[in-house]
Amino acid sequence: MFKLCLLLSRDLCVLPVADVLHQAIDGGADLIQLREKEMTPREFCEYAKPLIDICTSRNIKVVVNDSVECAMALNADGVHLGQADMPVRLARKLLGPDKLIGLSTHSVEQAEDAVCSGADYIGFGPVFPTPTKGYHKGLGPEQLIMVRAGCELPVLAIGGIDAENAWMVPRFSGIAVSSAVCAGLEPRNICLLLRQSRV
Ligand code: 3NM
Repeated sequence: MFKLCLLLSRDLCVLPVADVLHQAIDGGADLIQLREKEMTPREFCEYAKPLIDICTSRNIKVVVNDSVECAMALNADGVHLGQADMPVRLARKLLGPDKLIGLSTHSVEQAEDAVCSGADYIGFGPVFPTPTKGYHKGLGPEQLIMVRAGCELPVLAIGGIDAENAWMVPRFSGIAVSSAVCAGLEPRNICLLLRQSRV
């Protein structure tokens, strides 16, 4: 399904956020997640609208992190939910069958449970340690083999993935990346390298 998801977070970006978005799409990002933990819903809606417009005009799917309400109001392509967010089954009721719903999972068991939840794809991580979410330890890329065995959903490996280690993630999985792209001076080139690890 998706090969390279950019988790776009404004505070991590060195370049203006719209530039990062354009460059990431140029470099092959095929799913964008807007991830802002500190904004109020009001701030988020103002911030997100032009970014969603960019994705739509470039024919790239865009999901909103955590908030089903904002995803609906902004007519995003869907939502990405964490284990503590609204259950996928209820989000589906609100969003309908055509919107994308992703679910973060952090163990093989959670990945297996996701199959029945009605999610369209799962994130699985942290694969490597990452300061972005304060994980000091990664689960390891080999865990993805176990995930694949018990979960038929498309999977995006996440956590500490960069252009150097992306090759360690098994090819059946997509990758989801935040700081390695956002904090880079050349987001397009980084995305090109990350995409090369998925062929
Ligand atoms: N979720 P970076 S790891 C948002 O394991 C997020 O579910 C994770 O950022 C999970 O690419 C993570 O900078 C951080 O490590 C991803």
